[in-house]
Amino acid sequence: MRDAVTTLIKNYDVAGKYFDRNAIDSLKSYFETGTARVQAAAAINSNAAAIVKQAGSKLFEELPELIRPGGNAYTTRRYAACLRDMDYYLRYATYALVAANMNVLDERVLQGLRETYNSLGVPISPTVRGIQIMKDIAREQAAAAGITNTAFVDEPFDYMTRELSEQDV
Ligand SMILES: CCC1=C(C)/C(=C/C2=NC(=C\c3[nH]c(/C=C4\NC(=O)[C@H](C)[C@H]4CC)c(C)c3CCC(=O)O)/C(CCC(=O)O)=C2C)NC1=O
Repeated sequence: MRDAVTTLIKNYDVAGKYFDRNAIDSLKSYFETGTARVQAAAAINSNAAAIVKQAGSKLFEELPELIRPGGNAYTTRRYAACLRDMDYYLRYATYALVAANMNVLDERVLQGLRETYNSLGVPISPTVRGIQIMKDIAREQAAAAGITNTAFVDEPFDYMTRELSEQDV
């Protein structure tokens, strides 16, 4: 698992180089956004259960067939599994936000996920929609916590949806 700093160090060490201008710039930007990242994660953490619940309701409102007989989230067990997955995505998004690096998502969330979903018949595009709904709520929560530029909040959610949607070639 890596964060923005360890990734940079690794890359420069492999090349046997001192940090150059680019490295210093990206370190500066990492530390400048650090407080906002921690604040955003804290805002999401303290509302996590509500965010998942609200996003789930919105998702099932938009796509009611998911919870009807024949839908993948039909039955209380699968409904609960779906919300639990949403909670995983939200929690790991906060880790990636603080790390300013998406590596934790690759290692802990995305690896093998599409295969698992395909074998269980969990539909990908509604899952992607669920993650997008959580992104919008997370950004609102960050703004409500006083963070002015909330663009970085989108990153982990966009990363997960992009990786999940990617087609095998
Ligand atoms: C931390 C990393 C991690 C992830 C991401 C994860 C996902 C994950 N989701 C699963 C199941 C599932 N996931 C869903 C999710 C959904 N169904 C829908 O219709 C919706 C679109 C969607 C919710 C948004 C459902 C319903 C199941 C149960 C499927 C089944 O058992 O038939 C399973 C199969 C095993 C189980 O049921 O626990 C895994 C491994 N597990 C992990 O450890």
